[in-house]
Amino acid sequence: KLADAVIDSEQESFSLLSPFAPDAASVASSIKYHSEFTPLFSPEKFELPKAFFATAQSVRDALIVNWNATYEYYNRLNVKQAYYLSMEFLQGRALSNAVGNLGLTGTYADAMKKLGFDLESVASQEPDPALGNGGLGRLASCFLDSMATLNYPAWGYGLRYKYGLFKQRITKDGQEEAAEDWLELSNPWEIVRNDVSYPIKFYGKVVFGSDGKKLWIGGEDIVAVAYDVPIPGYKTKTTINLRLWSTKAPSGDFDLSSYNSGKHTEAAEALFNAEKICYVLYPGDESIEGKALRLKQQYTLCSASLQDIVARFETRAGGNVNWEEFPEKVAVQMNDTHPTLCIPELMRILMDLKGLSWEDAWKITQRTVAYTNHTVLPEALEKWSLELMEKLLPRHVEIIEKIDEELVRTIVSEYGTADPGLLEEKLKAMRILENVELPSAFADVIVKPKEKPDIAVNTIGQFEDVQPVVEKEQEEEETAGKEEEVIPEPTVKPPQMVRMANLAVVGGHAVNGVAEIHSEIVKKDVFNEFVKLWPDKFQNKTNGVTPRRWISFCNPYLSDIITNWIGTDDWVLNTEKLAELRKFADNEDLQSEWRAAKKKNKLKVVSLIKETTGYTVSPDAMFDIQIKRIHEYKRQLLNILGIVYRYKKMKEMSASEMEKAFVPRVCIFGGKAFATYVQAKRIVKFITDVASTINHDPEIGDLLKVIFVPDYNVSVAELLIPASELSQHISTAGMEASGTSNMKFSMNGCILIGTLDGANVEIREEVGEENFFLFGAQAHEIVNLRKERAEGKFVPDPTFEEVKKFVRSGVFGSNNYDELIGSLEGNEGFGRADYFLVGKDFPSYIECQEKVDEAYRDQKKWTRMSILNTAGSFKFSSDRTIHEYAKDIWNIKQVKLP
Ligand code: 4GP
Repeated sequence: KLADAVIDSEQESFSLLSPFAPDAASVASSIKYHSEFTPLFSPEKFELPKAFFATAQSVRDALIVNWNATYEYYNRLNVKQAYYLSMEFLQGRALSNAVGNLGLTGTYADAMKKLGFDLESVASQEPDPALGNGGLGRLASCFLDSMATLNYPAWGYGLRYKYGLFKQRITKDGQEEAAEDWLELSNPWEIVRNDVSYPIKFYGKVVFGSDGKKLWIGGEDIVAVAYDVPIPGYKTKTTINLRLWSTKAPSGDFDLSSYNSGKHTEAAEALFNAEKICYVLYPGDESIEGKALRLKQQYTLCSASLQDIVARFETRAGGNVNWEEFPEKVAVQMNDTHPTLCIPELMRILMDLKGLSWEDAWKITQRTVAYTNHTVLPEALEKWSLELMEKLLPRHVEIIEKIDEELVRTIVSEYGTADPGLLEEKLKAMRILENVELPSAFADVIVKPKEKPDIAVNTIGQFEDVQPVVEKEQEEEETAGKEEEVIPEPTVKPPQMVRMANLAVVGGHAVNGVAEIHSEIVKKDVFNEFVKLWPDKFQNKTNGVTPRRWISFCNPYLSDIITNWIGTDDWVLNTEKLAELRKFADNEDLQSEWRAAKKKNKLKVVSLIKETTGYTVSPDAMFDIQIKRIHEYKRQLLNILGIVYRYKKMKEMSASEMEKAFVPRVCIFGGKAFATYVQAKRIVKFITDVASTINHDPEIGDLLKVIFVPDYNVSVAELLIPASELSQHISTAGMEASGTSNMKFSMNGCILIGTLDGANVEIREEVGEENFFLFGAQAHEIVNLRKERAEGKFVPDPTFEEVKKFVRSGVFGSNNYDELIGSLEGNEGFGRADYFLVGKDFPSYIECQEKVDEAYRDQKKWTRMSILNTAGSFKFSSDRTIHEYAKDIWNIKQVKLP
């Protein structure tokens, strides 16, 4: 009956079964239907927030139809499916993207007009879900778009964080974090599957069951419930799934009698303990509780997803389960090391629950999982305390110990015992367990644990010294009863750790880096010993970004121009066609259209800046942008010190000299510093201090403005990238795995200034070296440069000394920035003396920036460079990357719905 319900004032019919008659009138009536019958607000007013939710719900109807059709088709064909497991998905707003992928932007825009709104304002009502921290999370979301667009049977699995990362506020003290309550008004895109839930266990102990199999019993039990987010492909019916897990206590865990006796908090304790697992992405992990929470998150993701994958495999097999076929139906990609527990969890399920032998389970696991490395920063290669893991996941530790033992066997058989020194070195580099005695079978090749505390790890990138475990009792015993008080040196026991990256390399059948230079570093450096054992495991998969979100939808002005000049909009699917722009690079008509589009995009950013910072900037100045997480290796400090240098020079000149010497610039920063990363927060504070001095200096005017856009997220990037003219990718060479914003900028006709690092290297190759501003030391030089720096052999350029002195003189406020500037000096007091080589690269950066000014003065030349960037960016579509993963790692085939 509902299917025929007549629901709007114009008496247009609306069918639930085909809610997507794509004309504006029926779309408008569907929106009105939802505002009435899927209400989230009171009926009286139809205002913007309500319009957004009703519009999103109407789009969701279409997505559900397509989602169901896709699911059913894959089920029927029982095709091999890939699963992308990631702690982060930085999805960005979904409305414009979904409408765009469905090819209904025009129809929706017209429908909105009928209802008295415009699509852009309605779309801007959507909260931007911050379920990611940076590149790794945004990459995962680009991949989902490409998987759906290319009709690959593939899903994403993640966690449904209630608060996401955090909302960043900029105050006079720098960055402040607040909870990001993105679910406050509900999420119109998700569909809760109350029938898809799995038990998850923590703590407890391992015993033998009556059938002789291992049983993990006792402990704490929670439940993971599936929330599905449909992911539509572009110009295809294929709609894949992002399944996010939310955690709750098993029903019955609310203690009514405690509650009634007034113990309200205790009564709800179990509920809170379960729910808090999915509160926040990367909760603070300095406390033991914080560490345990993070490990619980990782295990929840792995366990729930694998239970779900295994259940689907069994269902699709009908009554005919053959476990050997599992890797022929399932590929699991671990996005970085966070989902590495997939390896012991799949082993546990196969052995303890399905009764397979160790050998069979191991073969299946290895053929199923693969690992992508996203960083070579040693502190980001995750390690977990063995003690903590043993408590929380006792059965998994048994499995990991056995994997480690098998690895030791392989290493011993490969290298023999004739040279104990060599063997010790190999074991130290490759073992999964660190500072743990060798298994008894290898007692004769025992290697002493190292005596010094190590650098600990976490996923964010702060440095943190592990506190050594001091054997206090032993110390007390030894001193008891002695007359003279001799205080013995405490015995330092280095912490026993589980090295997740080593486990991922051992347990996976493929390991890949994310840009050519990074994959080489992974092979030559990070995992070199493993490469010697298993050279065929290692691959490169240069990252990519979706051209739908990152040009077509975020930059409609430029997209229309591209389509007109190429003569088709096919380039959105086949980015190779962008190369055709090359032949028009000098065409004056194209050039002036190109500049006009840039100007329109810049005007939008002028408004954004006014709204978010209060500053007025000129749209005629060059927009120079650095947006990414704030991290020392990304060297926002180099950028801001370059600005300080420019400012200092300006102050030494007359007005007319200044104008001759410098091109007007608006230097824009955006990015979040992880809440406990103190040095990164100092950098934010410094940038905003410099901004407030320069922006209020009447002698400078529009010649230089510095802007820190608060709360950088996907939506902000969608505005800034199309408006950018110069963008900065200036990491210390060898440290940025790839970068993906560099690809987005280049696609949008922005020229890059950068080091030979990450994907910059490949971008420069594609767009032409004359269209890229290169500076700085190269990756192979870094080790020596650091050594020279530490030994005091390197004398920084006078310009660098000059700038530091200027900062210390108090121009930017009373703060003397001791810790910040100190970290750049050969002075060990402030940490690792200029570890990121800001001082070393400073002069070549300044020189390069002078070339930028010179090039910008010639607008014809600049526009040509800009066009050639877009034209040369075709390789960096995530469609290309996904085809490569599908063929080289997952072995899945495209399946187009009839
Ligand atoms: C990032 C890398 O820093 C970046 O270079 C790369 O483009 C991106 O992954 C995607 O591969 N790493 C992270 C992280 O986000 O948390 O390690």
